[in-house]
Amino acid sequence: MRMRALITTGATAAGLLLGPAAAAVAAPPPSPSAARVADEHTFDFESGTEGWVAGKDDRLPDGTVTWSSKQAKSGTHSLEFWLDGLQDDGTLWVSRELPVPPGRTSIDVEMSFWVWSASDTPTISWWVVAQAGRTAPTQEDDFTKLEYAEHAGWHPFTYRTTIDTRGLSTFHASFGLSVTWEDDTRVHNFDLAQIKVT
Ligand SMILES: [Ca+2]
Repeated sequence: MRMRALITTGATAAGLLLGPAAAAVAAPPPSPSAARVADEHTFDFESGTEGWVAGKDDRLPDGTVTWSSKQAKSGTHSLEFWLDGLQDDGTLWVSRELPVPPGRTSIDVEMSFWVWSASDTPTISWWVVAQAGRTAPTQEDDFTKLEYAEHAGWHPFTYRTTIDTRGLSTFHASFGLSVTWEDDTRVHNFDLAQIKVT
């Protein structure tokens, strides 16, 4: 397995832990449902890879993820995925650990992000995939296929799941591309990833 220029640097976490808004005067006590604190993490890749690390399965001959200024949904930078699709198979992704809110035995995760494509060719498109769970993914089968990637320009994608977090202080979140049509090489960019934990 060979990976070129795989992301290993720039692990600056830019996730924003959004606390509750400033309390209003004489605010009522929180209800039991409101006591479920939500964490929201946003990554716009303006300061580097922001802690996301690339991975691929053995079915993909070659693939890279690089910090790029060629395309951007937010700001001036994004993550550029380059894949060799000649074997008509394989998955390339980025993954990151995020904290489990203290005391929680289960969490609902909603992960959204934007993907850039040069063309709109759904019939021969590869797939956008995502995963969140107790362990990091290692192969295509660990992911959920969301939708085809080949929407011209930027297109939003959303993934939702529930994780049993008993015994965990962190969980893993991942997103990427899976080759499902034989082609030479393709480039897609990912930007503005937002992960809500409730
Ligand atoms: Ca950006």
